[in-house]
Amino acid sequence: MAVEGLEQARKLMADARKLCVLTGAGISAESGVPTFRGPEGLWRTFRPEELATPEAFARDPRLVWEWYEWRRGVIRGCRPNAGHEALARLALSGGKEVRILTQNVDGLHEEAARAVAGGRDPSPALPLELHGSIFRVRCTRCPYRSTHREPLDTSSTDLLPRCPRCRSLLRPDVVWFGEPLDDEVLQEAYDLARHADLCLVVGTSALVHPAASLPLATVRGGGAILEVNTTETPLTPLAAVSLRGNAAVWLPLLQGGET
Ligand code: BJW
Ligand code: ZN
Repeated sequence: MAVEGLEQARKLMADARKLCVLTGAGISAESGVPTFRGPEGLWRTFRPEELATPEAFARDPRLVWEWYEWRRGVIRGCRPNAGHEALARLALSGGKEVRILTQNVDGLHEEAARAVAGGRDPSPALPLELHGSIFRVRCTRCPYRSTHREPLDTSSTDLLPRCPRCRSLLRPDVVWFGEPLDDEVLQEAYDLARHADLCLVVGTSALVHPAASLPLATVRGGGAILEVNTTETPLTPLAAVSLRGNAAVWLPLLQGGET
């Protein structure tokens, strides 16, 4: 299937003037960042409702911070892979309008954008982060928000990070289950998806909404879906082409066809 699929996929890519790319945890798997679902996913070992909801944080902020601090440590040790780099190259090549929308909170698209851009402006390859960033914190009470990459001491509740303005607890600036996505971010994402003639969907189980609905907006707008994933997803039947396998292998092949 591979070669025929690749030819069709390259044609979709070549014909697209406006490309929206939706990525999920699978694109960072090759970098060593754990995914959520699947045999080795985080949700096999940890219960989302105990760790990734506002109720969980209200109940036991130390436990939630401890889990995030562990993940932050893992991610700090990870580098972007050939998949992130291929997307950054595509977005920076200027051949077409490309926008990356990511559900990932790991910052690896941004790191790839800066590395590929070298001294140039990385902004065309910077992603819209639908679910926030694990390296930002925000206040549980006031609008305070800040970048925070350094390790945190989560050994006791008294030591958890506090807001410099109002002294309330800070929390990871990510979107938990039951929380709305940032309004402006979601509007922009829908606009991009609706007007794209191709939505390239990479490494997402397409189970979590509203992110998983974005490719449907492309289809409703007359565009097509091109999927890259190691397994089938609910979007597979709707995809014009579905490339089965590792994003770190497929994306450089797709991007190579563009130059
Ligand atoms: C590879 C690969 C390789 C592996 N190469 N591929 C409609 C119906 C039912 C429920 C809902 C609905 N609409 C909303 C909901 C509720 C809920 C939801 O969607 N639940 C479903 C699970 C049923 N959604 C929400 O709660 C959202 N909020 C919301 O809707 O608010 C409404 C509201 C409005 C007004 C007031 C109040 C509320 C928020 C969702 C937030 C999700 N948060 C998380 C955690 C983020 C922070 C953190 O990281 O800790 O986001 S959960 C987790 O799932 C994370 C991810 O971004 C997200 C998606 O996961 P992803 O990226 O798809 O990863 P996996 O692991 O699932 O899949 C990896 C894929 O890669 C697999 O397919 C592999 O095959 C593949 N793969 N290696 C290529 N090498
Ligand atoms: Zn505050």
